[in-house]
Amino acid sequence: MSLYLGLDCGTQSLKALLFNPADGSVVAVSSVHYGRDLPRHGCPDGFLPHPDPLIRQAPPLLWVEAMDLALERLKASGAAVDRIAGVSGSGQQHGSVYLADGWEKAVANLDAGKPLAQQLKGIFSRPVAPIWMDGSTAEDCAALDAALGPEMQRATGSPAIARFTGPQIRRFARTEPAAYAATARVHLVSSFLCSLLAGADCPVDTGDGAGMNLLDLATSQWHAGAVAATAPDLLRRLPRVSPQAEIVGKLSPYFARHGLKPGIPVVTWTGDNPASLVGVGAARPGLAVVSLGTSDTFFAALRVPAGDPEGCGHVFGNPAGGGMSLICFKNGSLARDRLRRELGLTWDQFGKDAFAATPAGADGLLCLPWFEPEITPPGAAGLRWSGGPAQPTPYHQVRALCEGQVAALRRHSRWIGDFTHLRVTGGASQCEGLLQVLADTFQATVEVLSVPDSAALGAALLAASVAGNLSLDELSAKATKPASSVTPKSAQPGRQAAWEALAKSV
Ligand code: XUL
Repeated sequence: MSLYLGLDCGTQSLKALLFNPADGSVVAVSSVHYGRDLPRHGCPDGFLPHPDPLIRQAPPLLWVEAMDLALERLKASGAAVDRIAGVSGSGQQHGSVYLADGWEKAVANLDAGKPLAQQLKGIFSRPVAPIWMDGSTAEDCAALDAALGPEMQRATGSPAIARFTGPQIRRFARTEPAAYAATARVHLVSSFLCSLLAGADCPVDTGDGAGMNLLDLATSQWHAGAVAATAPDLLRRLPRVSPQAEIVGKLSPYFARHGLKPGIPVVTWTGDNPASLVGVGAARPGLAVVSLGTSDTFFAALRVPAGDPEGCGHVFGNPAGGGMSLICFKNGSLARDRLRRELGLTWDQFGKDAFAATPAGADGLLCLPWFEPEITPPGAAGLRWSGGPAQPTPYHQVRALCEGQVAALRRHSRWIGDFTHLRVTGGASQCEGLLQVLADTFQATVEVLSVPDSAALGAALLAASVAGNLSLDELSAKATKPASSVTPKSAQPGRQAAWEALAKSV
């Protein structure tokens, strides 16, 4: 019996999931939380605290150590890791890893007797690098927009976006030219970890590569104009692009340390959202996905590639072929957790009691949920309450925050289309109250899957399909069955209109 491994390097944790294609089951999962399990890196929420909310960076060595530990834990759980016949993975999108000359030699010659982090601490030309939450590149986005105009969105699927890798590389080359000059390769989180597994330089896929403002989606090649406008001599620093999931290498002998068979196929990694598209069974057009994670995202496989006319959303490659649309909100679980802590509530009180104790519509209380400077709409900032009872209870506030988050999802996903069914994934998909708000606001059936780790599952499905030569559609049908669903109860179109009017007024 062959098993397949999917890894997911998320914002706050790294997961390893073992999948059995024979019956579509998840055999084992291990997880490493950066804040709790690796506190020496100083990233309690996945990034180094910084007084400027636009600066959000992390040391890539954190993810290296997390991958080592997740694999160690998987083996320690007693899972049949020796049966793994292929591996793939996904990474939080847009984050970049800057590697100095000699890095390839270091990953090609790993010593299975020493931990990865100990051997790789010297390979970075930038030991701390931006993650997707960073918004410090306004100047670079303006310069890229001026250089390329509408061609940027037409060719790459998005206008210049602050968190995207191209603007981030531009800022680095501009502000730290010596460190940029010492950079031999710029990888994404996904292609970097894939390279560690293979012990060699691995390509970027079009799902994650499209989040760089550098990739021409029509040709799956780097866009010459965007590359030239981003940084000097950038092309030789970028990896190859893999137009579709493929075997990109053989597993490095290092991983025998964790019980894996050296030489098994390593399959192209992708971004966490493209992997989730596969992992919830939405890789073919028809279903939309709402991922309630650190970021909240809304995405769907596209029938016809078409960008967001308002320039907030994106078109990425779909790992199953074709394209996918995506809209991303920074104030997802971090905002829910922040309000929960401020109000002194448990997760049960937040997810259940608050919704049982208040009517849909929160007695008129509206919330703009922008604790952190928001991505969608760009520049929105600040938490704001409006209307409602003179003395709203904490439960009113919880409901109004969640309803505000869902109103934002509705408002900014219209360009993606209308759907009768939404599939919900991510940690907050356990919050029943939030699922009802989604069903009511979208007037759609909301389905929750039995496997919550959709990005790791999607990566495992891709590994099984490519390395095991199995049909992705058949694997997906077996592995991504909904466990429960919620149907709409009440429609409140007036409330959506009131929220949109409030959002527009600030
Ligand atoms: C998507 C995005 C986030 C990250 C983190 O564009 O920025 O969803 O992928 O998960």
